[in-house]
Amino acid sequence: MILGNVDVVTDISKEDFQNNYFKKHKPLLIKNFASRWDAFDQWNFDFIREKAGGQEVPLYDNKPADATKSSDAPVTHMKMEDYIDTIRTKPSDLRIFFYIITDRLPELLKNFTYPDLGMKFFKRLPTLFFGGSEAHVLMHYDVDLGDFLHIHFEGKKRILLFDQKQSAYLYKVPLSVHTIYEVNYENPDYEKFPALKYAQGYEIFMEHGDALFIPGGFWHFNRYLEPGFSMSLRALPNKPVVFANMLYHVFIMRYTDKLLRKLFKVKWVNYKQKWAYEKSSRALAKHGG
Ligand SMILES: O=C(O)CCC(=O)C(=O)O
Ligand SMILES: [Fe+2]
Repeated sequence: MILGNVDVVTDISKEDFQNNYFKKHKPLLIKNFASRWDAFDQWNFDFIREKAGGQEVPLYDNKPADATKSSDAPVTHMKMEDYIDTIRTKPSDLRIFFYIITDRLPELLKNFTYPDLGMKFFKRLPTLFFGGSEAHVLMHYDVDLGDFLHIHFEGKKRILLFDQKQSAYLYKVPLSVHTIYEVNYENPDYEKFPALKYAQGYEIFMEHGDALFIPGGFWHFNRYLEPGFSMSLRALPNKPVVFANMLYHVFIMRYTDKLLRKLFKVKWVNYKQKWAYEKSSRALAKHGG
């Protein structure tokens, strides 16, 4: 893999952001972004524990969801306070995925502001993600294809980003938003997955308060290096082509995949993997590999 750095700023004007990052679909790291909020000192585990400690939360771990099942059932449930105590005191791969602030902790809405960067934020869906020091989120891109700001709190996090043109080098599985699960992007096995050598992307390290602009449709692999949590602020696609592609992803691709999975079960899953591998081999062949 060929990993570069993203541009890093501490502040940016709307014009600069629009012209050099947003319109060009180029990721950007804004250091210390959240420190501009009046309530920045409340963005920590203690605050969440105090306000939402009694809530039961669904938890996931590092294992991929069972591809032959249609629902992504959580591995367990815990009270938020027990979950936070667990990840703070011992190594854990337990994660909270897509905790919708508007529904579950609306009080948090007054503790941040949306930046004026010319992004049309979808204010119904600010979401939180949590992870222990062993947690990672498998390579995927988001079906809604929207641009988003990913703001991180507490311990460090490492993120790998790739644009859609890299899909074949990453071993994308057809009719899905993920890649072959056996591919390890942290310790690539080039013998088994040779196309990976040509995958070109970005490596980003995030610290407390940093914000990462992730352009719509970008692949992301997120690794919690220490216990932490993040908030994603999404914008819906505003270009007709991207919007149409989003409708395809949400309404057609997912159901076609579900139906084929129902009909053919593990056969379909294996067929997709083979197909993914062959597509990547063809991409590799272009490099004479
Ligand atoms: O970092 C995480 O836990 C997942 C975040 C993510 O995939 C997203 O915001 O789209
Ligand atoms: Fe995501």
